[in-house]
Formats: sequence, C-alpha cells, structure tokens
Amino acid sequence: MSKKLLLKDAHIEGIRYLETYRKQGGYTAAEKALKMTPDEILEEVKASGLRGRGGAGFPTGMKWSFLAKPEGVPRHLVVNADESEPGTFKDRYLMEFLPHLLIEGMLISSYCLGSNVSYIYIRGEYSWIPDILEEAIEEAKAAGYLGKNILGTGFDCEIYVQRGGGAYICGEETALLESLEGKRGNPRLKPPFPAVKGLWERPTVVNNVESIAAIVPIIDITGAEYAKIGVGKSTGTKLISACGNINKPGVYEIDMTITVEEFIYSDEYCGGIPNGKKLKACIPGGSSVPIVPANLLLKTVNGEPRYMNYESLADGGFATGTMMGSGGFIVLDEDQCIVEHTMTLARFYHHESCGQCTPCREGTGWMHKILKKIEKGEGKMEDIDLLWDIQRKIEGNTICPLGDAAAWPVAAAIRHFRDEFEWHVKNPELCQTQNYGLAHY
Ligand code: L3W
Ligand code: SF4
Repeated sequence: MSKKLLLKDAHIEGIRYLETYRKQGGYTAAEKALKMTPDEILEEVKASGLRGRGGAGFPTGMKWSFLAKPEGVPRHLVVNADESEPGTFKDRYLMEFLPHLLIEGMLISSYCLGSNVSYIYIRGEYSWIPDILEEAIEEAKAAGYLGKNILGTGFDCEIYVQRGGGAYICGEETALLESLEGKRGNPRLKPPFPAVKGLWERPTVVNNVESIAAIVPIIDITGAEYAKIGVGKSTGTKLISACGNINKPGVYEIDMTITVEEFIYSDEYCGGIPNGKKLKACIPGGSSVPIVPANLLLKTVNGEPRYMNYESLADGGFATGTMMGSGGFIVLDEDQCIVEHTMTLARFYHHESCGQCTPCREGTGWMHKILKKIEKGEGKMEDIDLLWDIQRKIEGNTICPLGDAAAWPVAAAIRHFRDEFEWHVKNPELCQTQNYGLAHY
C-alpha cells in the first residue's frame, strides 16, 4: 500500500474546516516553518527532490532558487489551479476537501519566497470551489495564520482567489499571469521566466496546487525523509486522477514505486477494466502526453515492468515511452477507436489555441479537419502522411507548449496505431455503420 502524505486525512468528516484540520495536526508545519529562516526552508524543499506536479516535473527547489530578489521590488507566489488538462482532476479534489492544506502550503511557501500577496488562480468551471477556499482563508485569517504579523513573526501575507474565464491556455503560466493582470490570456515568450519577470513584471513563482500542498509534509517530516519515499528522481507521493475504462475512477495517492499493471488492475487503485475487456492503450499524464499501447505500457524497452514514475513512463523516449505529466491517467479498452479519440483531442486543442502562432493556430485546425475526414471514412492514405507532416511542423515551433501538446497525441496515435487509421481509409462503409475500434481489433 502506498504511503499517504496529502490525502491521509481526506476521509475525515469536516476536514475542510479549520477546527478539524487543526485537530489532525494542521498548521503545525507552518508553525515549525515560521521559526526557520527562508533559506532553511528552501534547503528542505531542495533536499526533498519535489518536482512540479502540474505537468513539466521541474524541480521546485531549483525554481524557487531562481527567484530574483531586487531590493524594494515585491515578489509573488501564484498557485496555478487552472486545472483544465483533459483527464486531470486531482487539484479539484485537494481544494474541495483539503483547502487548509493548500493554504498552509501557501503560507510556508510565501514566507520562504518573501511574498506578502499571493494568489490562487482557479479555472472558471470550478465554480463552487472559490467559496470553499475563501471560507478557509477567512478562518485562517481569524486564527492568525494569514494577515498582518502572522503568529507574532512580523511576516504579513494575504491570499486572494481569482477565477479564470474558462480558457485552457490560462493554465500555461505566462498566460495565467496575463489573465491575472486583467488582460487576454496570451502566453508570453520565455525567457524571461516568471521567476525574473512575472506578475506585473515582478519576480513570481508559479506552482501547481499539488506542489504547494506537498510543502506541508516536506516541512513536517523533513526534505530528507520525503526524498526517501519513491524512487530515484521521482521522490515523495503523486496524486493520480484515474478515468476511462476502469472499475474505480477517482483520485489516488501513490508513492511512485508501483507498476502500471498494479495501478490498473489492483483493487486498491483502478480495480481492473469493466466486463473483462482487454487493455488497448493508456494516456498516463493528461491528454497532452503520448498515448502508449498496452504491450509497451506494461513493459519498458528493456523488458522491465513499467512503473508509475517520471523515469519509467518516459523510458525509450517518445518512440516507446510517454510522460508522467499531470497524472491524468486515461485508460482505453479494446472497444475504443483510436482515430475517434485522437480526433476528439485535436478538436479540443484547436478550440483552445490562443491563435498567436501560425503553426498552432492553423495546424491544429488542419489536424482536426483531416482526422474528422478519416474518422468518417472519407479519408485517403495520403491524409495519414499529411497528418504526420503537420504535427511535425507544429512541434517545437510555437511560443508555448500547447503546440507540442496538440502534436504529440497525433504523432503517438499514428506511430502506434497506424493500421487503425488505414483500416478507416480501407473500410469507409463500416466507419458509418459500426464500432470500428471493435471491428478492427
Ligand atoms: C527559471 C529557468 N524558471 C524552467 C520554470 C518555468 C515553469 C517550469 C517548467 O508546461 C507542461 C506542458 C503541458 N529559469 C527555467 C524556469 N523554468 N526553466 O519551470 O517549465 P516548462 O516550460 O518545462 O513547462 P510549463 O510551461 O510549465 C507544463 C504539460 O505540462 N502537461 C500538463 C498540462 C495541464 C495541467 C493542468 O491541467 N493542471 O498542468 C501535461 O503533460 O503540456 O508541457 O514554471 O517557468 N531557466
Ligand atoms: Fe497560442 Fe498555440 Fe502559440 Fe501557445 S502555441 S501561444 S496556444 S497559438
């Protein structure tokens, strides 16, 4: 059984409220942290090996150490709660059930980074959660954990919640900052990174909800102890939101030492695939990461079992591997049509493209149109090569990662399931009359 650090108290009734949260030891990590120096906290975060839980897996301690500290310029912590990646819903769970864990993590992080005004930018569709967060912020303030002179330390900190307007692109950190400044959420060119020029051109750390929540157990048990959980550079625990063709969809906390097979089939996690169907493929890190067929999902290129961690999932590079991403784990059984699935994703990325760069704005639209044609049985063999060509021209040629995120699912689908695309071209009449995914496999 995986060790639980974030969700250990999630089942306790009333844990959303300060009184219950404190009864379970809540805010003792913050009290401990406020007696440490900011540099001591930073050393603990570095020692923990924590990697950003939003998708990129960038080392959190390193990101914090990049924060510029010019004299007299305010700095900010911004929590990215714009959780919009298809298949990803772990941050929603944390904020809905454990709002004080996030606020405690923000208090410690804000103190370490020197942010007196910190923000939570939350996706507009999570319409009921800002009220939960704001209630928790008020409780924390009344208890002296936020506001002026927190616990008599002289440190001041306010937290504000800002709702997004429903654009996926505002989860990209610089688009988020633009939106937070009241502008259209267009991504900025990087560098400069937010750590140098972020919110209102001030040094800013943008971190995912889960990353900031993880600061609480890191301070609680120490960075060194946190680093002992997991394996290699995949330290600590990771929240996985599991969905698709599984018996037990939900949010699970894993310690990154379990295999993919165990995660899908064990009763502790997904509980297997309904109706005894066979596993066809899986997208383990949210819709932006490459899809992997079952044979490569259960074993790596070395014939080893594949583990639920950053390194093992990526084993073999994009040819055979994928990414941990945001931990949005989507399972597809043998009845699912890969062409239809890829077309649905292409439609999503085209709709969500901000339109600033030509390869993304035009390319996502072309990919969607071609996939729609193939899916309906109206495509030609050359369309598959054209699709391949378009995705290659998008990848690496755009301002922000949305371009890559649109290209990778198409590339991986063609690489691993080309015969399924060809089947659609060769069987136009069957495409319109039956479940071609099932007919083909
Ligand atoms: C200072 C440097 N800071 C890097 C910082 C950078 C950022 C972080 C990671 O995209 C991915 C995307 C999605 N000085 C720095 C530096 N940084 N070098 O490190 O940066 P980066 O560019 O590798 O990634 P990103 O722009 O944060 C995130 C993928 O995650 N994804 C998840 C998407 C969806 C969600 C969601 O719904 N919650 O996260 C899934 O795979 O496609 O590739 O902070 O500033 N020299
Ligand atoms: Fe906008 Fe797409 Fe360019 Fe990102 S890659 S800046 S979403 S057009």
